[in-house]
Amino acid sequence: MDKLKPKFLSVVLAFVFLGAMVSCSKYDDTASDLSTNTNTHRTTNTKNKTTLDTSAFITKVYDYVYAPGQYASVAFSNSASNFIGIPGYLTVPTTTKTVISLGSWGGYIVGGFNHNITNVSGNDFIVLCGSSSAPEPGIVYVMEDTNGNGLPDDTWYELKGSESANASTYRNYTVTYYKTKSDSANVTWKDSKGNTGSLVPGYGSTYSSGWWKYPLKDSLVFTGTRLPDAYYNSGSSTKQNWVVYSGLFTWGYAENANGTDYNTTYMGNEFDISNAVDASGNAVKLNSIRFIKVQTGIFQQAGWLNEISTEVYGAADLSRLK
Ligand SMILES: [Ca+2]
Ligand SMILES: [Ca+2]
Ligand SMILES: [Ca+2]
Repeated sequence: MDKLKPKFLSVVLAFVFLGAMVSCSKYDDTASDLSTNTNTHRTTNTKNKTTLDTSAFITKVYDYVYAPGQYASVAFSNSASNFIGIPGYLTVPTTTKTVISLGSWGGYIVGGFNHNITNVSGNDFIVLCGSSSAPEPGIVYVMEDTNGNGLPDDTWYELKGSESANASTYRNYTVTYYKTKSDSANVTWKDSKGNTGSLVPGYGSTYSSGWWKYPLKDSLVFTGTRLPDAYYNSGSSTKQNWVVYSGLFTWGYAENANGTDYNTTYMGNEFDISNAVDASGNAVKLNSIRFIKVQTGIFQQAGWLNEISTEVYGAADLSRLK
């Protein structure tokens, strides 16, 4: 969509937030930090009333690092299990299994399938994001299990997207976030281009110390590709109206309902392994992949909209979504 309706958007974001809280309280008791789902049952899909093959979906989370943001308090390590299996919105009856929030730029999650996803002609897998109306684009990386040990200890390849050649896209970009110096202070940051700043909260508090999720760490470093800002204020400073730049993020990103690759049945963006590129941006030919990483690609606080942070529900092998 071209125009965001601020009121509607705030409702959507609040819903996501509440959903995350409900989910965490439900799953804290049973999920371990980096959990595995060994279920092999089939369940009914709300969309087409056929059964869904659970083996299509992520079966294990290997790593999850939340970058400072407004959901730090609900982004418990246990909520990594939200990335596994079938999202609540695709099951009958629907369940509260909700999003995993990645936080500000650089936050990421690594998940794997219990089989290799073959690089067939066209799109190969989908990263699920629900019906989110306000895109918060995340970058997707893929990995083969080259050494065959079942672990994501091989080489990551970024899947290129519509903004890969954008002059405001930075590869090999690094941000260091610093723990707040007091309870009333903001999280500060420094990037690899020499820029510094602080994360300014927007929802219900006047400081962002609560955005720091790792009390035992004084700083956190994230590296990856930074995408251009997604939003601009089409209104005024007193009457803000944040909208997505038209023509940007047309394909290749997670949590992007605006994308031409958005699948309205399963509610997610489809990805083609053939778009894999190496660290220099050169195309790489992969016959299959076993692991994916989703990383928040935007580093922007858009006025009252606040942080632009990727939230996803998991991922699935398209060849098993029949
Ligand atoms: Ca393909
Ligand atoms: Ca491996
Ligand atoms: Ca978000």
